[in-house]
Amino acid sequence: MKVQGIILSAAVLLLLHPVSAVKSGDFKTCSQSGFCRRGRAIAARARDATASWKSPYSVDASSVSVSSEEALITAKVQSSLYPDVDFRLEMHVEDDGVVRVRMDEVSGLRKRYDEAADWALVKEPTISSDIRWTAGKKAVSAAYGAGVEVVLEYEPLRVVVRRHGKEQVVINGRGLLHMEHFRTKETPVANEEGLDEQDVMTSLKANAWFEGEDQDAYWEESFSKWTDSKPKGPESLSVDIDFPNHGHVYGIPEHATSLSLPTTTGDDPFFTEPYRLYNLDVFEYIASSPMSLYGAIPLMHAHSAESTVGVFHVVGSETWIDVAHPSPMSSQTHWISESGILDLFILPGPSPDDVFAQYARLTGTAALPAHWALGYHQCRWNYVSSDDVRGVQKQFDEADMPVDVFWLDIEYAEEHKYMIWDQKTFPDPINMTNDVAAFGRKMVAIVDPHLKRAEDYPVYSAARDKGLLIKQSNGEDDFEGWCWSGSSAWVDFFNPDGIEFWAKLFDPRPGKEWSWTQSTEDIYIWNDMNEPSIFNGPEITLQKDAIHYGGWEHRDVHNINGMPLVSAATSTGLIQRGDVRKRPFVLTRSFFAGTQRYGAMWTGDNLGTWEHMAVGIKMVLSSNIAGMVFAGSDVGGFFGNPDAEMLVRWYHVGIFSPFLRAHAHIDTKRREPYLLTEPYKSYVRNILRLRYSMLPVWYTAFRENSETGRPVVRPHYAVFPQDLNGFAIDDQFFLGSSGLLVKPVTRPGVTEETVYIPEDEVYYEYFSHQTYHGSAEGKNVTVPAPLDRVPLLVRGGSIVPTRERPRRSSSLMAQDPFTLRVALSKSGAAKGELYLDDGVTFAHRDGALVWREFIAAKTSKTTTIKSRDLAVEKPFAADLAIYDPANAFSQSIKNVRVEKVIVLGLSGKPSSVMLTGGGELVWEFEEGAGSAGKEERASVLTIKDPKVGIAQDWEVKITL
Ligand code: NBV
Repeated sequence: MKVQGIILSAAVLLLLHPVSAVKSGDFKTCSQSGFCRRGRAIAARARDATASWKSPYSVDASSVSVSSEEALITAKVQSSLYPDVDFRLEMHVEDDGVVRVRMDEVSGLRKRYDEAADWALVKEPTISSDIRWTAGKKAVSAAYGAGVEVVLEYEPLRVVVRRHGKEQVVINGRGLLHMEHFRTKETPVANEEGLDEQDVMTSLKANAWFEGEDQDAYWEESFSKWTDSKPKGPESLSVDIDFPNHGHVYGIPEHATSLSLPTTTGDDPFFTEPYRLYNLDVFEYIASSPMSLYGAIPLMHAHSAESTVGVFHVVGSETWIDVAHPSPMSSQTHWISESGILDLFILPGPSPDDVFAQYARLTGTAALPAHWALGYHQCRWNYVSSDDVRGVQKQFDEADMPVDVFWLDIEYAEEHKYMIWDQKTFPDPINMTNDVAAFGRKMVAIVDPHLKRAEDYPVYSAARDKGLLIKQSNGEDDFEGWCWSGSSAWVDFFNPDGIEFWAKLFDPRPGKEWSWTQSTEDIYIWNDMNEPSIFNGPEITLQKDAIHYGGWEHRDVHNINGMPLVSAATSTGLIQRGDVRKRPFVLTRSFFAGTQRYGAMWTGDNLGTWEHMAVGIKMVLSSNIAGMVFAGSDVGGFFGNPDAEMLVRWYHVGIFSPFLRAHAHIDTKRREPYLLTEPYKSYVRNILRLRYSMLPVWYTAFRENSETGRPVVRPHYAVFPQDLNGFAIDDQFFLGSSGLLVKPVTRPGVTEETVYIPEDEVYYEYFSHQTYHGSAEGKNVTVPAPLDRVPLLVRGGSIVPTRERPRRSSSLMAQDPFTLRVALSKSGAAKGELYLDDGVTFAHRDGALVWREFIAAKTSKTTTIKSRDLAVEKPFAADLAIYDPANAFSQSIKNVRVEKVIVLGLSGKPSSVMLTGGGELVWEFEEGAGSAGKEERASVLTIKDPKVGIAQDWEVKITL
């Protein structure tokens, strides 16, 4: 690449980017960040003062007013530290019982940033009109729903949510609430209050019990070689949010940690810092650490056997969160944000599913992905030419390995000017894409947000001319920084015109303005580096005093930056670019609450180590419970050269992640799975085929998420909320509601693995049909786990639909028949679901879909298995007006059959297997094996070609 007359290769640029294991010195600790230091210091003073500590914040009882519809309460809040500064508190309860608490400074010197919710929320929530507030002398409260009570206490200010009298969430119970009001630098207190210098000093002293002796880093602040001008001065916000009756807290992704969040205030040497939410490009991140990573979702779940609750603090600025567990049954958290208002949603649960639904009503759910996007994605930095891409495709086909998508990293672009093909290496991009699309496959090309400042780069010059770029701290000049493209500029996606401009770029149809005419509708987009990553910026990102649309500082919006932004603008562009609207696919590295509506995420630059493989599972679970369900980590690890054993195991992890992509750093050896030697190559072929056979299960799980917010992959506490043993489990999980329980192996040399069964039910090993019996107290069982087999169990009581014909890509499976695996429960019953649509367009929103339920039921000697239309009973989506079972999609698959029904766990050999309304079917029966008390092999009835369509109603009767 050429920058200011110098040719820079990727290797030289790599030197500009930090190398070697994480350089912790590149990133701040809490004590290097003024507002975090101040926040933690308040907590330390409160701890030392113990009983004498009292929050200075109180509600002015005379100001409490309940709006005419009695739904919204407002009150004046004051702090005894600054009696002349007013705050306004607003509180309401929403239709589904969610409590929203907002607090802002009134008539301050400046306005605090209050737009984070506009980006995160899918729509303004509806305030319940059924709530009746009762205002007393000391508190105002409301009781509603199943035993919920919300109370705002006045002196000191405290918000408590109880259920059946038991505290669920307590805000400011420890008195750490502090909203630093705006002040002027010269005479911090005098200006506002008309006091002289002496008075100022006296006032500072008087407030020292709470704020400390000095004005610590109120203004200009330096880190390493950078100085943050901080023209607005201190404006941070600290609040304690406690869960006195919940021993586990989860969420606040993205961190490389266990799912149940470790204490950050105890003795663990790796967890001495608060969890940090500040989207950063952390090179070679540590596999167990509270350090920031690329994304931030300020949502936390607190869980006990009695209830689950959530708190969602919609703030876009840097935030640090301390977690403590004063007892095994309680959790305390302390949230410290650099700027913004207090905008807190309390999600009262009481079940995990309720919390998922409450959060989904606020921030939306993942749009149903294109079906092909659930297939296997093959990436590498970089496939170096169009012939290289063709060669890779050919080798996949020769090795008979399914793959859906080939990816292009930054080297396809001339001088890293994204969307401009390097003519030397990619002379025929449209032909190349068409060659890939000929097999029903797609391509994904990277489009990073840094724009090379080159006059001949139309994306940059147009954005500059239209005034759409992020500005320097003076608010006038365009910001300039360094990234892959050398000297670069960034579009300001907080500007609606920036979004519109960007969205239009993806149109392959020539128009008045420049757009990517050298692309096709088969190219989808990868937005990397959108934290944003800036090589010469503080902490490898944009300086906080840079200015966005509306005059807001980057400080206020940093964690939101990657969202409206690249994901929204890009996904809108992809939807609009053709004559028929098709579902977009955008992979983003940075994310915020609500990003799930637009795209998929991955866990960034992991290392090819067993530790990183293991933590990737936890990170995917954590983002799943926080709504960002389309998630995965780089299979094989981005850095390093995994050996064959590690790679095989990593493919197992990958096929059980919602997003399945192998990726590798430019310096690694090629490791496409066809390069493996035997037996590994065959292992990976079978692993990928297993994923493809289960695409119906994944797609059905995504449908469920899109409507209910339930995660696609589910940790134990979400499925068995009362089972204490499962609360800390994060290395095995359930795939949607399918009943599949998987525990990928993430250690070398393993031949068997312990799997925890949380209930008194029979589970069947997927491949051998071996049975494993759980118990009411929960039980560990040992399952074989040789390298070619992932520990995978089917929960008794489930019916799992699969498609078992090996194909080259998922779209070639559209007319393939189905297999139903009926895993009977102890009582001989089972249930399952299947959702299908065209997987490409939005026709499903007009009712072009098939949604079936399969039910197995037992009556003395007969087991019936039937298929019924679920869409008739439960309209797929609220906006689905008409559903016709004979819709165009269901017609298009009218010849798709059920080719096999496998029934596990019948108590004896059938005497007949009949299709109701048809005749006796062709079937085989294999007796179960084993003796009492020992794990056995289940009996297996295989019904061959029951001559029924997958989209049709039918019933099979099995008589013993
Ligand atoms: O575009 C190059 C890489 C990409 O392969 C990776 O997946 C991203 O996370 N990108 C980061 C830039 C620099 C990596 C050292």
